[in-house]
Amino acid sequence: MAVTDIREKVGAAASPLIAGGNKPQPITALRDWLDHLAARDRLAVIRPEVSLKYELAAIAKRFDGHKATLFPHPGGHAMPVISGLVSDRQWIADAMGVDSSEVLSRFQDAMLNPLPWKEVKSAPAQEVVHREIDLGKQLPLPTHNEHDNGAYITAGLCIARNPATGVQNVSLHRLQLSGPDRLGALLLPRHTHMFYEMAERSGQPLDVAIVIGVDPLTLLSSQAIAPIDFDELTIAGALHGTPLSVVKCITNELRVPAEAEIVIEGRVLPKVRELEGPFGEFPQYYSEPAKRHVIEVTAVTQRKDAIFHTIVGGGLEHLLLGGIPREATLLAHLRRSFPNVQDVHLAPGGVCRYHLYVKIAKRQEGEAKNVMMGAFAGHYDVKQVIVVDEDVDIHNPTEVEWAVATRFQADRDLVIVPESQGSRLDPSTRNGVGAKMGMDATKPLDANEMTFKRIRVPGEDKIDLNKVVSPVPGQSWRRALGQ
Ligand SMILES: Cc1cc2nc3c(=O)[nH]c(=O)nc-3n(C[C@H](O)[C@H](O)[C@H](O)COP(=O)(O)O)c2cc1C
Ligand SMILES: [Mn+2]
Repeated sequence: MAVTDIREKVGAAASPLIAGGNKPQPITALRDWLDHLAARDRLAVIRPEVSLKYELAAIAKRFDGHKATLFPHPGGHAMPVISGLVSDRQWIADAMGVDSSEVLSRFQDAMLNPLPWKEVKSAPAQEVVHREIDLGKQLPLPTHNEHDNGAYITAGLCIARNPATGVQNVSLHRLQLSGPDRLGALLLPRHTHMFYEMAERSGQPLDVAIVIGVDPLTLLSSQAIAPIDFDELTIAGALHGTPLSVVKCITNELRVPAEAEIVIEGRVLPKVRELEGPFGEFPQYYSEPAKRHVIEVTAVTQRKDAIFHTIVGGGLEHLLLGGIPREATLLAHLRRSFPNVQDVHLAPGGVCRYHLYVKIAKRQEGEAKNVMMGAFAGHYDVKQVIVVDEDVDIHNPTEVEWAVATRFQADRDLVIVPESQGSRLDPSTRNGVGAKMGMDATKPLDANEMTFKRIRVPGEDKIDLNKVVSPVPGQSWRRALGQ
């Protein structure tokens, strides 16, 4: 094995990926992001003949976490498809232009200092206008999981306005192709759903714009856990370091990112519910079919050379987009009561929603249990909390398991809260009612220093493998011994 191979194997990736270690600036445009990924060999261009049904998702999933995928003409469609834009935490750090340890603080900072958008009169997103709508023909809509009820739009930012205040909101909702100009939507009870109920009470539809193909930071902003009337597009502006350009829709009053690839304008119909689902969701299970909201499309606008973005349900892109803004909010929430909380992580094994690892600088016995209760209250999806000391790397599940294995005793360090509110998408709950579990895997403060002293070989971390490995290859070990 060549020394360079050894370096890769041992993860000598502490060395910067970019020559000279110059950090990229925040990414403000999707096409710049594709260039950024391509320059780092993180973009796989796939052969043109791939089918939109399953095959596209199968390929995207095989590259999940390693490379984004670009499908030039899937299913013979003229419009290309991309997937896996942010399937690694480090990529999100790169898009922000910060170190991966600063991702949460950068997101918190953007939420504290939002930047208002600026309106432009003409926009790439409206270069082509379709008023005759046939979504199945106009867009390359893929079908992802085995039992999905057909083709879906999965990476559409849904922009809507509070009917009372006029303030815009951004969220992602899965959208089932239900007819040429009809989409079935899952609106969980948050902001868009609240606006819809207000409109429906007065017999009105709720205008929406579905924005497909935006830069990774705008995508991430859509997942902020923000109060009502906090326009998430202003978080995107803050992350970009420059106000986001928006343009007015052609059939309603909504303002959408001017640089978007595609915008579907429409309205959620009052008093109409139609079958939607099943659909493969982030817990790696199907969400059941049910009568859900319906969007009637009024226009589609796009760039001349638009690129369609799809997020494969349950893939890392789906998990991380939801996970990172939640981590930022949970960390800020915990720090209000516990300033010694150092970091939090929603582990991928807990689908970046259910299992929270918390790192604390412990000051007081019993404190870890209070931290757990704070975390359970921080978001109802949090089902299991493991609290560890500062010397544990919470981004490494093996390290967390080691802390549990050696610092946790179930009779005194376990907290169970029965019959509490959990995630409805967790199939082991009874319709969203389940138990919380907390584990205190911190060392006792009064422990003898040597009892919990982690073993260490002096100098291990300073060894440069390039310098110590002999040029004699392993097969020639006899030669190295002079035999
Ligand atoms: C890929 C992806 C798909 C999502 N699909 C849905 C969905 O179908 N329905 C839904 O209500 N939330 C969905 N979400 C979560 C919401 O977009 C998210 O909670 C958002 O922050 C809600 O915004 P709000 O607080 O402004 O209402 C999805 C999130 C991601 C990352
Ligand atoms: Mn919101």
